[in-house]
Formats: sequence, C-alpha cells, structure tokens
Amino acid sequence: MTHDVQAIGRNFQVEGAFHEAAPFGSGHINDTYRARYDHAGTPRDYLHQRINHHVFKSPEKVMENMQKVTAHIWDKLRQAGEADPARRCLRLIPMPEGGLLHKDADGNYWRTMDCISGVQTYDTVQQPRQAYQAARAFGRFQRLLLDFPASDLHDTIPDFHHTPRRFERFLEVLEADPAGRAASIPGEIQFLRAHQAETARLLDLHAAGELPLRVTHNDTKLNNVLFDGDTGEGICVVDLDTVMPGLALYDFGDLVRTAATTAAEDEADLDRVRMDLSLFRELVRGYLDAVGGALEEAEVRNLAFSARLITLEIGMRFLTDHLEGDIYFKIHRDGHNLDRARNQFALVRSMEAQAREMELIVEECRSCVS
Ligand code: GN1
Ligand code: MG
Repeated sequence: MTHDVQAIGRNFQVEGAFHEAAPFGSGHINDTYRARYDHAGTPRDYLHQRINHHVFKSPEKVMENMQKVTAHIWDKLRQAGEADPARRCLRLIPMPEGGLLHKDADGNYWRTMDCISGVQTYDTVQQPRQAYQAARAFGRFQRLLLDFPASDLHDTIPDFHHTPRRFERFLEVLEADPAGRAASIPGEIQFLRAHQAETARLLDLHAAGELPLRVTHNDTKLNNVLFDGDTGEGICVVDLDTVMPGLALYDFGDLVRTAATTAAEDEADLDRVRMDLSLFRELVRGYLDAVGGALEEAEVRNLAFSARLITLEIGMRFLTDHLEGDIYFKIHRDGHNLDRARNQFALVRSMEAQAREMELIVEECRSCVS
C-alpha cells in the first residue's frame, strides 16, 4: 500500500518544501519513506514512518520509550564531547503543536525522523570489518544505556524474547493449523520439537540471578546499523521501536544471526547458509571492545549460545507465521516465511556444528579485553 507521504509530512516540523518521496529500507513490519525537502536550495531528507499498530498495539508507548532513550543517548554523547550527536543518534521531529505521533484519517500512526546522510546499511556483511563495527556500535549502544532505569520504559511487546512462550504459541498455532499447512512441514516441526529443551536456558539463568535485566534494543539486525560512508565506522543504531527491558544476550545473539551468516535471511538455497567463524570472531571482538568490561560472567559465557537461541526463536516465529497464513511479517513471495524459517534452522545447525569453535573464540577474545 502506498501513502500520501506529502500530506503526512505537513503534520511535522520539517524544514523546506516537499520535493519527492520513495519507500525506504527492508523492514518486515513498518512502512518507511524517505522524503526529500528543499530548504532554500539545500536538500533536507527526512524519514516518515508508519508504525504498524497491529504489531505495536500502543504506538504512543513506543514513542515515549524512543523519546526517552534518544534523549538519554544525546545527553551522554554531549557529555562525552561528541561534536555531532545528530550523526550518532536518531532525532525525532515533533509536530507544530508538540507530540511526536500523527494519526491520519485511516487510523494509521506516523512519526518523522531526521534522515542521517552519508551513511550505508547492509543486509549481509560484505567485509569482516563491518561485523566488527556493527558489534561495536551495538556494544556502545548497550554501554550508553547501562545507567538508564529499565523501569522507566514500557514493555511495548510483552514477552518479546520469551523463547519458551514463543514455543508455546508455535504449538498452539500448529494445533489449530488455520491455513492448513502443518502437514506439509513435518521436518521443520520435528526440528523445533527437538530443540524445546533449550528454549528456557537464558530465562532460567535470569531467574537464577545470573543474567541481569538491562535496557536492550531487541532487534539488533545488521541492517539496523548505519555505517559512515567515508570511514566505514558503525556510527548509529536505528530502529528503536523495540527498546525495552531485556537480556543483553538476545541482542548480541541477534546480531550474530544476521552478521555472521553467509547468506541473506531469506536465501532459499540452504547450501549457501552457514555461520562464518571469522565473522563471529569480529562480532565478539567488537562487542567486547565496546561493553565487555560491564558484562557479567554468565553473559560472556553464553555469547555463543545466545546466537543459536535467537536464531531458533526467529526461525520459529517465521514458521509460526507461515502456519498462521502470513499475517505478521511482510512477505514478497509465496512461501516466503517458510523459506526464512528453513534458512534460520540451517543457520542453527551450522552454529551447532561449530559450537566448540565458537566457545573457543569467546575465550580467546575475552582474554584480550580488560
Ligand atoms: C522484524 O521489521 P524488522 O525487520 O525491523 C521483527 C524482529 C525480527 C525481524 C526478523 C517488531 O523486524 O523481531 O527479528 O523482523 N520485529 C518485530 O528479520 O517483530
Ligand atoms: Mg524492527
């Protein structure tokens, strides 16, 4: 569905006259447009974004979280003497009457942000140093939020990374089989059942007091990092919709899922899907360089496992959506969610086959970080 982006833009305090707009990014949930405005002869780019309110049931709360977290990060960057925080943190654009959220006549919720220029994003890693930079960016993000009180944030999607609940939900949908697809995927169902026992491992460690609740990003895909087009530095973390209290390991793991893989998330040729150990090493190094000193022992010990767990969880969510008839994630072809699920399960297998090597890399890297 396309939207009248120009009309949407009029509701925000953008600078300049509307020039053009086009769909932007590769998200599975929201609709994003990059719009160019002409400000006295100088182009000004903004992102206008429709928040999917079927997924984010309370867009106001999403915006409150985002506003608080970006304000906190801006303050910290300023305190640290950062010359240009606008390149390192998202900036939300308010409406003339204040407020950050515009509700249109169709009941859609819109927000606007500055579009940071001179940056690049990647769906898969092209060079090992991008993996290092992405992990450093998310590690820095985690570090900047260490002193942000988790209780100040809304749980905008409860149990977002509660893997055992995700498993229960999968079983419910499997049982109901609303789209009549269950009989065609016995191998995938069997794969998930065989992994049920490990779904609770991180939450159990949290319950035992070994893994702290932190303020986490919860959607740490590689393509949520902006890389400086000149230096290649990972300068800014975006997509703050799901910033909520959570476990840091789910963030690290989700980055491995998307940045240590040799293929895109929906690659259907499973022979191409593999976890690359040298990329994994770059991710561990980058993350520990940025935030290693603040992590608990159990967090470091489970870095490798976290990657398997979240990859399993996301694969399970894709498979659940396939069984439900593709109602949650946007799809661009028949069987898209099934392809994604198979891809993620292949990645889990590859991680399992290299589990020992991954553990050794973590041990090696942690001894280099003070
Ligand atoms: C969704 O829309 P996007 O790509 O930022 C999803 C994440 C999944 C991801 C899988 C709110 O994120 O949890 O990991 O797809 N976001 C939500 O690619 O469910
Ligand atoms: Mg997202």
